[in-house]
Amino acid sequence: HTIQTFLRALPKCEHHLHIEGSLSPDLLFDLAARNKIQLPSANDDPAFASPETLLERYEHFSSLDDFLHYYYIGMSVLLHESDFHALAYAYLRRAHHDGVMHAEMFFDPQAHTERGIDLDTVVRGLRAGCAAAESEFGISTQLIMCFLRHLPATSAHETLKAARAAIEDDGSITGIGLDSSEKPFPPQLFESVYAEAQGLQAAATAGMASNGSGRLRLTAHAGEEADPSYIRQAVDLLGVERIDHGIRLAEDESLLKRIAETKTMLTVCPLSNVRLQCVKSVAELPLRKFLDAGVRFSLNSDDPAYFGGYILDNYYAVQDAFKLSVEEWERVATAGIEGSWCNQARKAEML
Ligand code: ES4
Ligand code: ZN
Repeated sequence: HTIQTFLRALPKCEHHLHIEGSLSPDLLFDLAARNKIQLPSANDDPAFASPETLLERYEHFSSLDDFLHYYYIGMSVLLHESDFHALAYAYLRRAHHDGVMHAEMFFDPQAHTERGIDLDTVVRGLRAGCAAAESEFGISTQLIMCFLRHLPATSAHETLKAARAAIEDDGSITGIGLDSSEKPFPPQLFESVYAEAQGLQAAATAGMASNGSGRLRLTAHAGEEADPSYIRQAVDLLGVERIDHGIRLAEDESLLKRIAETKTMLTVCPLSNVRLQCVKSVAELPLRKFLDAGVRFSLNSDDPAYFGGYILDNYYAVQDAFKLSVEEWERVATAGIEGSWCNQARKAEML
């Protein structure tokens, strides 16, 4: 198994990980009991009979929306700063074990503020978990705040306003993203939100996780279930420098060329795409086409507790399907480091 040893040792960066999607059924049931959160009864949904039946249900998602139903119920057990701290720390310990050197973590502030949890509680808890993992494992971390596209843009504007101090003063939020139900919520609905975000300065913090650019970084989920027009809109109307998923880019040759030329990185999540039935198998992903066209991509776990694997499992699945050469793997690793949102000094340590 020299290839597995090689893949574990490869300097990996994770760019597409929803921290709420790292909540395992065991921890979910644990926290529900401790925080006195009523989960759906087994009568309403037999999947909630036990952690085991819930995990089994996760093997049969029919779509992104089918998954999101469970994802939002799951995160309802997160109440306290200590819950967010524990979640971030546990994920980073696991990521470190998989050979991740730098992790950029998405979180969904509106999914918490909508149920009465303060943004500060969420951010302080996540940052504390990140700080503990940075000092214990030498991993570097950043937080990316995602807007829920099924909510109106006004709600995203309010969230951006509430996060202003975390972005501009203490630098605890590096970038913004756009997630949740993709269709029928095209990127253009959030043009004004991204325009406002572009005007924000990101605080220059002293730590390893400091943002390399001094600006708030921009990304968006696009082309996961929806057609390439969503990717085009994200680039042209939102001004993103990265596309999350982006697998349907392969259907638009002219856009594919542009994405390659501008070095816009796709954050691809192979096991997620299979579990959500975006593709029938990992082999069906257009990774060979991306490599040949010079489209940069990283490989990521998305929601590892729901999709049956962490980042290294995603690397193994790609190797099984595509048999990449050592040179190609090194190209993937280098693209991931260069496409990261940490500063140049940290990138140099990883290269
Ligand atoms: C997500 Cl896979 C995926 N797509 C869109 N939004 C999400 N939130 C969490 N996982
Ligand atoms: Zn995602």
